[in-house]
Amino acid sequence: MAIDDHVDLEGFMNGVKARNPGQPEFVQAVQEVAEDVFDYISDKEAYHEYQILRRIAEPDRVVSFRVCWEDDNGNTRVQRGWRVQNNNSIGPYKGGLRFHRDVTESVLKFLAFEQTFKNSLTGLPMGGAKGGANFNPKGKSDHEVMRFCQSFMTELYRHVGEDIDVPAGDIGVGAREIGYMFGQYKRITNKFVGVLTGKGLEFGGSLIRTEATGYGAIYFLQRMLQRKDESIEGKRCVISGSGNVATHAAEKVIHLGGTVLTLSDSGGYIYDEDGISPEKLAWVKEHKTLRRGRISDYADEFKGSKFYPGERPWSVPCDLAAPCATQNELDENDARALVANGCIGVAEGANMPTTLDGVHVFKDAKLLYAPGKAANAGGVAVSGLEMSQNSARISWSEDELQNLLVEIMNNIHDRCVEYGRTEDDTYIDYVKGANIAGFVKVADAMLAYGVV
Ligand code: NDP
Ligand code: 2IT
Repeated sequence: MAIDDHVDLEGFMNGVKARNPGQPEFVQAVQEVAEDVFDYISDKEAYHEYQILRRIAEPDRVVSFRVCWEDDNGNTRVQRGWRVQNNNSIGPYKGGLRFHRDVTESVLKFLAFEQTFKNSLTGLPMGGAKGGANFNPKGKSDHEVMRFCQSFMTELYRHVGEDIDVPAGDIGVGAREIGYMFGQYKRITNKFVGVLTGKGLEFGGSLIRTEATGYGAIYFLQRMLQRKDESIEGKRCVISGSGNVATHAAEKVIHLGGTVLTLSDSGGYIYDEDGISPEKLAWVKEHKTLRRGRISDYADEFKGSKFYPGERPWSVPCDLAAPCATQNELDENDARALVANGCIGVAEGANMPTTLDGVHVFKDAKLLYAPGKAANAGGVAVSGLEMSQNSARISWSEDELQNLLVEIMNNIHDRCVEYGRTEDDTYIDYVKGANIAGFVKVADAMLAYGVV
């Protein structure tokens, strides 16, 4: 029997809390995984002896750095940037960059931890990382964003590389920011390599990367429903967010014959009782990405819809829900409201959008509930395919990539079923399935390496 705080879940979590003071999001993410993994490893001594979970919950390294830039008025501005490299046991570090006012080390550590399990679930050789900065892109000019991205990469470049760590987008980081950062990396290193994913198609980007996270989440939802002889057709779906993931999740729900009733941003949500048509969705995409506008403008543009300031959409009666905005945007009461209103399936496009108490409500109600690390893995999976295309210096066709995305999402689903089946086979605990299936591959690689 090994020493240390693996003795029971409570002792382990007390250690995590003590070592990570003031980092509630990170502690929450570890707790959610530990609840399942502890049970699973109870009779597997090697995982204890080599302190595997304890080691996965301690990032390989956290790099933090100053990012100075000049705004359009000539003022010097100072931000903090980070890259959290959580674990590279099964492949180079991989994960997005987030630019948002509220980014902290805790948020990036939780995201890098989650990414480790998610990337393992894809079946592709990618370790887990996340990075970003407490930079608020709202209201900034293109030139300000460019200068910030260049300054950010001027430090980040020494920590990343096509075989070391490959960042991508996340909240506040899309095609524009990736372009600026790739340009700066190329300029500093004089190398044209796949150091970032989510690139423009002209310089090594992959088809369907933009759509992959949202589409993938809905493919996962569809697969869960199919197991129950249900489908998305004719179902009402409530979606939060109005960025990359939310709009592509909405697009796929509409393709599959469902009705999307809501979208949101940090200002509130819009409810369109007629359903958001493809034309209205095209307007949202353009409004949010090109004009960088607010979702509240939807209610002025489309009669019959209503904007609810400062509120989240979970009280709207629906059959399906897809939280696609940010962490902890759906709490215990929201989860209860969804269950009470007859919602049968939830697929998380965002990372950890449901609080731990909310997760327990979904599990107790035996909802079809897909956690983010499984349901939103389509984005990083296509990033992995972008890395392969870059290494081979080729580009695959849209059809090939669409088929691979569906296949990968179905495989993730089926692995969650394998590890998440209850003993009496009456319920699939997709949270447990994702946690254990994601853990096993990383853990076994770590065992092979010994104590490093
Ligand atoms: P975007 O920046 O494109 O969109 C983010 C959306 O979420 C916006 O509508 C934004 O509203 C809203 N949002 C952000 N913060 C908050 C907040 N504190 N409260 C309410 N709404 C908020 O990001 P993505 O669509 O890429 O990311 C959304 C989620 O999906 C994140 O959790 C991300 O980690 C996750 N994800 C993204 C992947 C990707 O490939 N892009 C892959 C896997 C997961 P506002 O404009 O007001 O800020
Ligand atoms: O959370 C995520 O999986 C992402 N933001 C995408 C990461 C990636 O490397 O494509």
